[in-house]
Amino acid sequence: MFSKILIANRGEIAVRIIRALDELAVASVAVYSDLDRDAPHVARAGESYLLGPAAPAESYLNVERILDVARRSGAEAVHPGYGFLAENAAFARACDDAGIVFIGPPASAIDAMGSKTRARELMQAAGVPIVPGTVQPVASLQDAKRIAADEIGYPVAVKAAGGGGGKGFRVALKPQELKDAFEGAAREGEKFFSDATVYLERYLPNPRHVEVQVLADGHGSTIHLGERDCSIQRRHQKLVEESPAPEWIVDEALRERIGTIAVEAAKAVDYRGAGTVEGLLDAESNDYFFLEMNTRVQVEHCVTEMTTGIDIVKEGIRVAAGEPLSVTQDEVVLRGHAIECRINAEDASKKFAPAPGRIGRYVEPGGPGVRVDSGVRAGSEISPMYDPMVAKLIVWDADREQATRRMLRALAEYEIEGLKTLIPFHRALLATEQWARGETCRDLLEDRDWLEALAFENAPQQADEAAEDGETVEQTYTVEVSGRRFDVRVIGPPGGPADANGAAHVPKRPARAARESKARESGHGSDALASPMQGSIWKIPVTAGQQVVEGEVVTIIEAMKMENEITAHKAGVIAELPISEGDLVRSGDVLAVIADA
Ligand code: MV4
Repeated sequence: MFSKILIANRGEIAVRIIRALDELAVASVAVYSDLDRDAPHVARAGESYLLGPAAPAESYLNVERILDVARRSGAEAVHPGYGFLAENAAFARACDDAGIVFIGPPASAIDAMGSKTRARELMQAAGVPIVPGTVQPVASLQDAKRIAADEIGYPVAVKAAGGGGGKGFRVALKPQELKDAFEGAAREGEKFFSDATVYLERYLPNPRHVEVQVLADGHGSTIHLGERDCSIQRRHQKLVEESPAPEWIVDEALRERIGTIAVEAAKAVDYRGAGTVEGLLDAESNDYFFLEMNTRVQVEHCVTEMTTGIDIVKEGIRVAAGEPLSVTQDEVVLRGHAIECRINAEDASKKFAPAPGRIGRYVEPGGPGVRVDSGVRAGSEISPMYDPMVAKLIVWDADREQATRRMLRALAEYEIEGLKTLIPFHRALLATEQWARGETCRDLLEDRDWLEALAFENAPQQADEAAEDGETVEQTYTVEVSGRRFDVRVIGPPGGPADANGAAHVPKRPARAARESKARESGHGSDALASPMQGSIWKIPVTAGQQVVEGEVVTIIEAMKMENEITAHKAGVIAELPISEGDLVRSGDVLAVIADA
């Protein structure tokens, strides 16, 4: 076993890996950016090193600095977690070249699975069922039209070869839609992966996302730990995952079949460590198709840990150290049911808009069968620079129905003040009939009325801000009358009883007036369209001098992995447009000045 390992990541997964290292009696080395100086993963590690500025390219994606820290600290191996450098074959090779063990599969396996067309070709050759379609890139729209019409049929999915996780994925329901789908997928492939090549698949109308956890060692053993059902996702972001899939969806025979498919897929690329084979299940026909393989530990690995009792992170580290897996396939037994809810700093009622901010009071749930993997604590700042996921709430119970009740209980216990999170969304979703019936809930996740009903009351808004807006806030405080406690809810202007009662104060942000004063200083008053968030300008679909109507998209800001459309607050002419694509903007910065037409 190694004596010291560097964790090239942040947040909850860095803490998760440090916990595994503590239990293995391996020393841990954390790295951090300027923004993460006070982050829990930094405090939690044996030693910690600054990488550089907040921008990932200068910190968590900076290969040179990370390898330099590995050398300085004497770490023998690097654990990449997920995201950042986890599926970067060049990083895996750079580690090899530096004599540092990359905890993950060989770079060749990352490469093979990184190209979705290459992966499809390899899987087909290995006898693994793939979604019907092309295994070669489709060179032109003309070719795509011919192949879609003659070989695949409509509807057809167009996917970027460099893609994965839904990036660069478009659907053409009929031939007239193919041009837009083809060009859209190619454009997104170019933007995100510098690769505009696309391929085609038959579009399955309402499949389930069912994935299989695999583990492989260097001693000839490749096993699976059963499936996870991750069908509840929005814009390709998974929101809720469970293991096993509902029993009326995947029975023992199907589990055996998809488990074997996943093991064959892993063997075909000489896999090592922990990985996940993602697939689509047509619940009508029970057809299962390989979609892609994630060559790393996944966010949702925890639900499998709960039902198998196997520590997936530790197994990956053991394998990297040359040890055999600690379990054989026969010893893998699934027990009960586990559910994970991703606790993101997002507002579900506003199309899941990112909601960065500072956490005030923070109390995690506990009790039987509850696990919280988090990378935050009271006072933590959730920055738009990084992923909006602040924690994962995982529960286990004897069956799906009881696990659902336990999750609802734990969600009710979870207190996160000062920040809008998906907790209300999860409480509403897990209480629906659709969830109870094990449906994929795709309609519900796009249902505007249902989502808008989840709007936050004023609670997460800060008192000083509400005061300026002339709004009311909801505050709870406790009184004791004749020895009996009562919780009292007061809805009214801020200040008042909760303050007098000494309720927790949330660290204050600069008042909205101050933040927006910049917009006013520009001298344009209400003509100025101020940025509601910090992020980078992705697109500017308008030009100076152009006439716009109220609600027209003026710019798209990329923040927290989301594209946020910023629309004109009034009709008029774009008098000033002081932004360019790629610019970093802060909340309150002027995006455009719209003069009366
Ligand atoms: C598909 C599909 C239908 N047909 N591919 C790809 C990435 C993953 N996030 C979802 N992906 C899909 N790929 C073909 N050929 C439908 C989806 C899909 C989906 C699948 C299962 C459960 C929920 C889903 C939500 C959106 C898209």
